[in-house]
Amino acid sequence: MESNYNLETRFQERIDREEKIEARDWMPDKYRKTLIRQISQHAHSEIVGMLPEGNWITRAPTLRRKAALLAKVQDEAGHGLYLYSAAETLGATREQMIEDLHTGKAKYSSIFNYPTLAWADMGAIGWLVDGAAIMNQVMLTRTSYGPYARAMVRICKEESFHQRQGYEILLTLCRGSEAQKAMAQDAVNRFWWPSLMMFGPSDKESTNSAQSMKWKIKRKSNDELRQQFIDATVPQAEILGVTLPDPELKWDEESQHYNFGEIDWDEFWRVVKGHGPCNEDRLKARISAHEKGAWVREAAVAYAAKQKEIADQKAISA
Ligand code: FAQ
Repeated sequence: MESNYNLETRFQERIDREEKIEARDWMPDKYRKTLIRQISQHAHSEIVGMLPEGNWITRAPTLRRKAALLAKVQDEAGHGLYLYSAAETLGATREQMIEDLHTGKAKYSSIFNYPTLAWADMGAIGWLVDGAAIMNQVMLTRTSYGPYARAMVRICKEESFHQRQGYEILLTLCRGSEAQKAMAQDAVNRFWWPSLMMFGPSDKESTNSAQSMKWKIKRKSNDELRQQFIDATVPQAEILGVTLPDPELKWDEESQHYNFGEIDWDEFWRVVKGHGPCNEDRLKARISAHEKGAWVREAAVAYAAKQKEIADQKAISA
């Protein structure tokens, strides 16, 4: 039997050669745990992330907007399901993951703990939140764990439609009446800083980054991605004609990047630790949806058992 030291060395060599790690391959316990943590938190984010937008489906201003928003929210449910399945390939159970979400043990993205107060928020979420999600997730299509990387390819395609529909909502509002422009500006004011927080703590505070980068789970650091997002987004804000709420935001010729102001890290950690404006409501809504959906899960299990019984009977009589 090969020693753990040898196995770990050979595992790292596979990662360094850019080989994908598959579910049945040997992997260090910590690699498995890190992936289950990240993938399940990502799945929870997609599922909890349905709530702020779900709030506006019945109030979308036109049939076209309603159909697009409905499709987007359904896509997010789908993303959650692919991701839960990817985490299951590592030995996590769906029940345990859901339990960890409901008891507050597992995290989900801080961004979904902010309220959606106006229709323009659907635009700001699509543009900024999905925009930040894409920036972070494109690198995950090349993550070292095969099932996660493959799930991310489809997710990223769908996220780019989400981002465009959000940008288009804001573009329409910004070309509209003064009241519509003000609504768009207000939404951008509220979502700008929380979107920057989606990338996680600064690199020096990021406890998981060094190991995750070595294992090529993450390929770019939190700060690198945040900067990339800002650089891509500022010109889009100029086209919209909205002002990003950061007086220190300024192009820097020397670094060829935008400088930006200090993120309120106290707010970030407060929200991550469960004390944001909507943390309590979000968890309550998820737990209630789970309880109300119990009969669907029971019916699906009963149906599967019945189908299996029929198949077994057929096999016996064949
Ligand atoms: N919120 O050491 P790091 C979406 C935690 S999907 C809450 O840097 P890591 C689609 C972190 O878990 C959005 N917690 O951690 C959509 C860790 O705590 P732990 C979600 C955060 O894992 C759009 C601790 O802080 N995307 O938006 C946050 O290396 C619209 C230290 O941090 C993903 O999950 C945060 N913002 O890097 C849906 C992408 N940031 O776990 C609906 C996959 C950090 O040790 C509508 N995940 N923490 O207890 C990742 O890329 C990474 O996990 C990071 C964090 C970059 C989020």
